[in-house]
Amino acid sequence: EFRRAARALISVSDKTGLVDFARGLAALDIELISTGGTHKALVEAGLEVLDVADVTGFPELMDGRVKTLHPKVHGGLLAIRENPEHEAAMLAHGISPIDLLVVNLYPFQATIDAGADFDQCIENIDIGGPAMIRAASKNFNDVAVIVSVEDYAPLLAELRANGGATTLALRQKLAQKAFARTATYDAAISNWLAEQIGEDAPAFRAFGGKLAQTLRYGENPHQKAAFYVTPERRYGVATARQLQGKQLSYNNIGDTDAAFELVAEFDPERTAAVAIIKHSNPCGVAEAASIEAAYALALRCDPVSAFGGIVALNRRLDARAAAEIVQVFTEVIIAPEADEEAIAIVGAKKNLRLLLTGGMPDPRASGLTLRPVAGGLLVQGRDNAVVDDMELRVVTKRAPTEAEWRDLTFAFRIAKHVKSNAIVYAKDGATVGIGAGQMSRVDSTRIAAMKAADAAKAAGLPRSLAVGSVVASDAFFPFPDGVLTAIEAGATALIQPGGSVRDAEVIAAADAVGVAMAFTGFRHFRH
Ligand code: 93A
Repeated sequence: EFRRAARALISVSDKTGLVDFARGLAALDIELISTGGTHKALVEAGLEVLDVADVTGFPELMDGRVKTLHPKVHGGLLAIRENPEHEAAMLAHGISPIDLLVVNLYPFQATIDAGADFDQCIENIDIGGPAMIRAASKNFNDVAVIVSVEDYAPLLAELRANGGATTLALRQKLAQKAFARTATYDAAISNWLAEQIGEDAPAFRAFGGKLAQTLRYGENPHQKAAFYVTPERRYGVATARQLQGKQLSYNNIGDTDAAFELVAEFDPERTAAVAIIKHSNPCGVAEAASIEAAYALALRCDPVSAFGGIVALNRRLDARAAAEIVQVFTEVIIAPEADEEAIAIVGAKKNLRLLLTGGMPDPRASGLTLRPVAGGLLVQGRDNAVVDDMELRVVTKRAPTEAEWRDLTFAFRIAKHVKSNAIVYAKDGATVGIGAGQMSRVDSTRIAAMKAADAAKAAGLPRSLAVGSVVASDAFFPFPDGVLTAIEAGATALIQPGGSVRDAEVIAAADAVGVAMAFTGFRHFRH
């Protein structure tokens, strides 16, 4: 729907392009009104323009704090055209409609950036400008609003093309842009005020997060921290019920999340799964017929690291499993639910936290992950790729056996939750060696093999647990060396995304000794 612009109010701090733009408006027979400084600039350029003080009947008051905050201005912006009551109100109070609003705000951010003193910053908080912008935006059905210099030329073009009128689509788009402008403007003021009173900038609020609790400290005792909750994920550490134990720490929350998201990869209808997490990486994961059996296998992988770990389950915590878990010093247990008897067993350990989520999250769900970088925030979709949905391709002469296939998909499922470079050795539904967070893939492969040998020693077994295992890699092997290391340790099959320029060499290394290999076509980097 077209709206002819008959009257424009211009009030701008940044006067770039102002005179040419106003000339363009005047040439279209649009009457101009403006505030003090803007008025002065336009009059000096020889334009005919009304002073807002003559419209309101008030001079600018209090050093300009009150100049456009008046019903003659706001009534003119907010009145619904073709509404008899609004028309009558305008008539009764001598209010004329304002069809076009051009405002850019006091440069608050630039004032802080320039290192201005406190009082100067306060004076640069624009009140009348945002009030007018919001009024005009609300009334986009009748009013067009311009909040940045870059929109001058496109608006003039539109007005010229339509005989001084604007389209509804344009007015709505401009209103959306205008509300975004006032939102960032207010966020900058709030962040600055937070700094003034010694609080960290509440940047996460921009993502719809709600403060759930202030934490005692962050990753280290000298860092302040808080926990914000977003409505995005239904079952998880953020929404879990804590039955006992002291308040979770910053690191506990991160690790508990990592643990629970990992076991969420296992369908509780199909299998019982347990993950033990330390420093956001698993030190043991297993699936079995019962939670108790899965815990025993997960613990076997790296009993030394499991000390002080976090244990996550994909099924109800029962008494038998609880009795085993409390034997090892554990920080947190997280599970969808727990038996009364299990709760009582955990209750004997006063410091051990027990968290019940009420359900399992969907590993395929979409969502966002955020990672701060200096001066910014990286945002990406969560890694919701699941190995069961991938087209696995055998690339070696020998195809994996059925047992190997089961362990290959198990290991790749885990590799997704291990910091890159991630290498996971697995056998019979349990990890037997995990290499995490190394700068070279071959080092991760070596470390995981070493862990498999250590685990065998700890369990009093004669041979490394890597013997007869399979290996998953979160990203392709760039050279055959990692594959050779895994084979030397005793691996009989491998799974990896593929896609290296040296894939042929890597495959040949496996073929030479009858080792099977599958490509997933999907990478699971986790940095
Ligand atoms: O101090 S204010 O918050 N009070 C007002 O009533 C008001 N109306 C417009 N600031 C106000 N403005 C702002 O003045 C505009 O947003 C614009 O940034 C500036 C333009 O002033 P001048 O035309 O005097 O240079």
